[in-house]
Amino acid sequence: SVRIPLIAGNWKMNKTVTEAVTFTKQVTDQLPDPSEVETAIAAPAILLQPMIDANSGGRLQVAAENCYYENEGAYTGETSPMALKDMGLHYVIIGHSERRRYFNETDDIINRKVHAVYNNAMVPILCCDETMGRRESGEHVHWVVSQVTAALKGISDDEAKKLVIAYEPSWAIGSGKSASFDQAEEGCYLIRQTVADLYSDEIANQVRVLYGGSVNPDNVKGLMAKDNIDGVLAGGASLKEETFLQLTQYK
Ligand code: G2H
Repeated sequence: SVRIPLIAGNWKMNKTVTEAVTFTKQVTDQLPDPSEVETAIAAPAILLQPMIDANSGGRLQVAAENCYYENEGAYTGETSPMALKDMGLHYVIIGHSERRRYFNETDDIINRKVHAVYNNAMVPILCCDETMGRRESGEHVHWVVSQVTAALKGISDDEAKKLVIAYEPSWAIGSGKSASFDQAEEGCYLIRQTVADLYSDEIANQVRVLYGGSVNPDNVKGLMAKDNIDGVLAGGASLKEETFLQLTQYK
């Protein structure tokens, strides 16, 4: 496939500046060539500039976990997408299930944020989640389709083809219980089909779909072997230098 794999970490609300700088210095020279395997760590906004400064090997894509949908103004405590772009960032995670659940992010807010990221010439890593209840009742298909459709409202073909979408079954997040390789592939396939329905097969073939939820060095290879899984979004396993490097060396 023409899609370059993306191994991404999501640190969530973990690490101090000191810890983030130590991590970055340790991994920066050991990461794969980005033309073969792209690597990214999404970190809290306060850690980003120190990480960029410590990324001497230049192979790590330092990414944001969230941003606001306006560039500037009276929005106390929010992070500007324009400021993220100015730092040199390429990726911003949008719509992680924890943002949806704990910070009441709706489909409409997520859609605005997706626009804001593209308007600042960056690329969203759009997350969509799925709960066990929905899976058991068979409702998960409709749920995943509706999240992707709502998030991409008004997004052009040119923007959509750059997109990264992460499929994260909530029952697999931080639980130590990863989805089976077939369940993960099924979810990622469903997302690609949704993009094909919304845009075209050609665009759907360019979009990278990641699996997220208890990814670790033991299961990464089996996940990456699947046709529709172009990468992973790893939480816990991205926090240690050694396990993150192992993820990036899945081949
Ligand atoms: C899902 C994932 C990272 P973990 O939230 O986005 O976390 O790998 O710890 O399940």
